[in-house]
Amino acid sequence: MNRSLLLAFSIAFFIISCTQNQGKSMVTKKPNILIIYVDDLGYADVSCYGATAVQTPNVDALAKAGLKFTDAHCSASTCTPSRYALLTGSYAFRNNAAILPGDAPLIIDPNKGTIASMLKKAGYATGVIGKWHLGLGDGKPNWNADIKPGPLEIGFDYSFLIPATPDRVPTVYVEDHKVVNLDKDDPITINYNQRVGNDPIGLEHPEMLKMQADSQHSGTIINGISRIGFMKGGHKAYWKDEDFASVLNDKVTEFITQHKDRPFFLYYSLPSIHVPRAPNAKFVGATKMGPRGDDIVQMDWMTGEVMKTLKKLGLEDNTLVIFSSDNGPVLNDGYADKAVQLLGNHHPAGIYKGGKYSAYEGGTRVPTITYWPNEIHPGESDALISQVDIYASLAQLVGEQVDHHKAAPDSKDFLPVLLGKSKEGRKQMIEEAFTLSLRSGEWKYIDPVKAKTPDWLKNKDVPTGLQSTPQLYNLEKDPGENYNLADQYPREVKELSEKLNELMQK
Ligand code: NG6
Ligand code: CA
Repeated sequence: MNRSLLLAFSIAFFIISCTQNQGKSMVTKKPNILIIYVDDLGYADVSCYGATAVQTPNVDALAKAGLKFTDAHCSASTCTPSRYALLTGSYAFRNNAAILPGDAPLIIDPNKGTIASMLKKAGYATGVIGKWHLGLGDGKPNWNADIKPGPLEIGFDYSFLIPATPDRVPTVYVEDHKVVNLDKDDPITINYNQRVGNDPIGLEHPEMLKMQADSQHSGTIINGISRIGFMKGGHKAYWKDEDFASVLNDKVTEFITQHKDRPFFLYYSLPSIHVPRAPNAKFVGATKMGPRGDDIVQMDWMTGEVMKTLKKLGLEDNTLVIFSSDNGPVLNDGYADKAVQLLGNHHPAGIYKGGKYSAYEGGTRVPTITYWPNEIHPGESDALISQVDIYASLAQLVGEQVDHHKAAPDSKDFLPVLLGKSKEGRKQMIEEAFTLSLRSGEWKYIDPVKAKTPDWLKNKDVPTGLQSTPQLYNLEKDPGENYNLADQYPREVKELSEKLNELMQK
């Protein structure tokens, strides 16, 4: 072989191995990570999980080309605890994390790790867009100054937030440390105990409302909707609920476009389908179920648009998408939006009992899909998994060590399960409601409730599963949790209760 031929071969070999290596590091090590986190979406609220009264083609497309989980759980049956567990890899009961008012301080300790700080360390650009509900500031936040600590202090490079929930004041977006469009001459005051300012409240002016509300949701009226809590000022900064889909999706497009050339992590936390359900006019009437059904269609559209953005930018093959929900479904959650009356034959939690607020399976078993073309083979998995494990699994994916003494104490690496390489899920898993439950093999044990059930919960038409005596269900034979076997299987009750205590002490 003459020298120039040899040189040509060497160059060709060099180029081929570089592309392969590059391909490998791009595709298998640090994909973009997108968590699409829907609010209050029940197990069977989307058509790929059995809904027929509403069609969700975009979510279905993810399920068809990705991995659809049938026994995947958010860690609690309410929002704040589930989000706390997702981001910190720690069960919420370790921090007494419960549903927060809109003026609560940040409940995540900036000295402990979060998914965002871990991925940032791994070189990711990190962002959160949408509903937060983990508190802001270190006392009552000052909405007229820098609002911190918040997401930027726990590992996110960028944040654009609905600070608490759409039904709570303040009804303004917070971008990084500031309220968006705040007029200095109209400062914001928030109060959850007593009325502030002169704006009308729902209790006194029901005629001004787009939908009637219960007494807890009868505070300050904003955009024709009365909220939990009272708000003064900030008029120019008010959001319009009907614009959530486009405002938030635009922010998502911006974030993804800006970071298209480096790995990014985006936690996209949709306000749909939480109350007040006020979907954009283009979705009104999309179903026969009224605002709740139409909001599911809006959520599906939002999901589809984000996927289109990924495709358009050529990022789809190099992005791991995790689609899920923060708790099970609820119909009447404070507003008269006909969710109950127009339900028809739709079963938001499918065959499972209960929903949001509930210790039964409907509380935490939520639609969950992982999607990553060429890496995840389409299929279904019945592995038992919890969102608390996403932290350690993603750490494994990007090659970050987790020191469990300092971060993510409850999170275990189930990356092979999330990617469909294994169906060996958790042997035991805690579910949080206003009590704790333990899943183990075929059994589900629900611990007797110790704390007082909140009064407002008693008025809701939800089977809470909260009882003063132990409950034991055989989920293989009785997935609907209709037959409490605690009296027949005292040994199992004792073992599971002891196991639960042991896991709690950890
Ligand atoms: C409850 C609210 C409910 C909803 C929920 C939080 C009352 C009576 N009910 O306290 O409307 O806001 O909190 O939902 O105030 S979650 O999905 O963020 O957990
Ligand atoms: Ca929720």
